[in-house]
Amino acid sequence: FASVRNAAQRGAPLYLQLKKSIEDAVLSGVIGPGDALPSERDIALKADVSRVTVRKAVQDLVKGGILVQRHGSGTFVAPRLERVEQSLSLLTSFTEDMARRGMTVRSTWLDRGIYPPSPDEMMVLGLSSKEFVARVSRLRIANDTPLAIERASLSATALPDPGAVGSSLYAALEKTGNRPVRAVQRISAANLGEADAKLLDVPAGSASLNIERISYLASGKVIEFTRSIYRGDAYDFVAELRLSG
Ligand code: 16G
Repeated sequence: FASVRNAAQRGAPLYLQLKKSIEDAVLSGVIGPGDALPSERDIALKADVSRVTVRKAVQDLVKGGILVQRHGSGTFVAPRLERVEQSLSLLTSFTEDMARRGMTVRSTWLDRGIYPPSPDEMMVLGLSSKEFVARVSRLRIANDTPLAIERASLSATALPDPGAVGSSLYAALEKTGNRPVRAVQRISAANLGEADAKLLDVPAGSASLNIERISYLASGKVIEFTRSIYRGDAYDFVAELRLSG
């Protein structure tokens, strides 16, 4: 990062000039995904600015998701995320999808329990206000990258003990003969709020895909109502289209 002093004399604050020159280095591939950034001291020396200026530029780039900071080991160019290509015509589970790609799956529980149903849940699951809903909410992680927040609601009759769901909801449903055979899925674009962005490890305001899945048993009964938030930078949904008639 050459001295940014000359550019600074032309107006923009030093830290913004430095930020731009680091950004340019990343975009042009001078430093690539996963590479370590030189030390704060080295950058300050080379760019002829104070360490406070370097810190400010780096903090901005970390906030923007271009750099990542790891405690104890330093600052790195954010690794490029492999996008996941997901078919829209198969009724598969997250665990199955990731296992098929050879990725390791992990989930963090956000909530699991039995609750009185919300109006939405009553309508979709066909529950009365006297019945109960089982909620299973998880942050879904593949190869250590958080990919989606999934909030599933089922009738408590179908899932009386949400605490007993292991790593796969569909595997748990399969055991009781309640695995869905058909689903309707709706996908819409959104931007992540603070809390969800934090869980998904991306800057607030990043693009997301909100997915609602309503799935059915062979009998035609609704078994699952799941609202998910998928990272917009991680997923491509693919469907095969045919000429009708
Ligand atoms: C998928 C489904 C979700 C289902 C989950 C079960 C989408 C958008 N969502 O992620 O509705 O509950 O799989 O996964 O595809 P599991 O069996 O691994 O818990």
